[in-house]
Amino acid sequence: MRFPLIAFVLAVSACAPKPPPDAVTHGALIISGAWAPASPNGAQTAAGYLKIENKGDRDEHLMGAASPRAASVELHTTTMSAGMMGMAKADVLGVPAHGVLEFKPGGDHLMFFNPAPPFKEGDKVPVTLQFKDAGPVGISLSVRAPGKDDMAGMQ
Ligand SMILES: [Cu+2]
Repeated sequence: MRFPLIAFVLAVSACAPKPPPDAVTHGALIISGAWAPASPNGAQTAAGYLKIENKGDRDEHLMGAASPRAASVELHTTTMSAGMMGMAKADVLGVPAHGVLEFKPGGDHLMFFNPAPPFKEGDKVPVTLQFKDAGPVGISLSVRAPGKDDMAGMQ
């Protein structure tokens, strides 16, 4: 009875991995796992995280983002200098062909300025990502309570 097992393994490994259920597909781009930690009342900024996969043969570039829930949204990278963690605005972030751009706590992130109302657990925050070639793509960030690791490197 070895053959059926081998056939099953081959069949499973031949399947392309499916995008996660919350993914937004736009041309060659798959955007998934978009979330933001709940922000305390009065916070001047909030962060957002997501993953952008580029299944295409051409490099893509994220040029910016906007949301009706914030005065402005910037692309930020996390920097380390002299042992101090800081962050810097990026005018553009690359999504290489067949590569991934991942925004995560302690790394690249979306930075929302003057979020209003403050991000509450359970909120869906609409964001428009602006790509150089693919144009605007609308996504929504799920707000959840920050885990203890999620604030590493932030504020
Ligand atoms: Cu930032």
